Amino acid sequence: MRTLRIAAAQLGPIARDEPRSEVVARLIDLLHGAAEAGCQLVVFPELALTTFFPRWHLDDGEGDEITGDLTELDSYYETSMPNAVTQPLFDEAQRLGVGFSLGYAEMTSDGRRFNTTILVERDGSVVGHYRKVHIPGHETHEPEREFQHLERRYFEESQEGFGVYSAFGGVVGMATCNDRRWPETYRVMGLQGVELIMIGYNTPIYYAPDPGQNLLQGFHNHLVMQAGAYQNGTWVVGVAKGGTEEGVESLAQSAIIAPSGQIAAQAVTTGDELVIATCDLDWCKQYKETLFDFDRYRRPEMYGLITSRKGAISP
Ligand code: CDV
Repeated sequence: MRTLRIAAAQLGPIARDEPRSEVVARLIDLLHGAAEAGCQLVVFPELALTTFFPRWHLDDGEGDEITGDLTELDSYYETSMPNAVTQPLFDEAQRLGVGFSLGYAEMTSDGRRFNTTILVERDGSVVGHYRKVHIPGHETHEPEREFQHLERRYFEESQEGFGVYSAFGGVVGMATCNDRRWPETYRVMGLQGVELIMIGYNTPIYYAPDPGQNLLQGFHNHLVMQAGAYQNGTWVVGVAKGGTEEGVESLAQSAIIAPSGQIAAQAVTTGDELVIATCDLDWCKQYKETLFDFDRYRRPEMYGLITSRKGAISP
């Protein structure tokens, strides 16, 4: 058995005016709880240092370009990681010998904006970064909406794809929120032998393009992650920033999902909460070497359309 004790560190709401230092203190509290429970890895959500700012149109521009007074918008991005405010989290994790993944808004030195997750090993070394591939929402202000989902305005689509890393005694990878709804996310990592996928998310319950889906948010959340886990024989950790944040209710239901597709542990609140499971990475083999023996059973020559065609074209 190759066991890894993992905590999904669900967060409740982060207020618009909540200082980063207070958020980091909440993350450190969760880290302590996870260490006390014997965890070696803590998975924090998407954009875990700030409120989910894409719900607001924060610049003055009307078109695709971000223009005007960017004071508040720019304040949500990190220009380095770790930085002065997050260093205590990195230091404490290293002292405790606990690794973690952490989602944040990244501004690169050449001004590019990404929805990023950093993965840090138990010894404090940075394993790698993941920049969100599937960016949902819209590019321009849509005033008729109750709240915006301007991720497509505030973040660039990553061209780096879904890498995996040898870390934590296994093969691990990351994805972010909307990525979890796309089977390609899991498969690309599955084809690199992934054994654990960490996914942070912010999912408003109200889905403006089709409110009929609101009641199904919890079902869809688990449906996609359970399917991704089973079909690729991998553990999946899905961790939310849930609860009502600045008037917008977001899904919680963080979960740790086994390679069988079963939920091994699940959140029972919508606030700061640790969801913990002992994950045997060797369990993945039972699926990767039987029903989902890719090398034996896959037919990639039949799947060409998956990479050659973007949108559906009916006959
Ligand atoms: N942060 C996200 O990526 N949220 C999306 C939107 C569309 C709700 C999601 O897929 O959950």
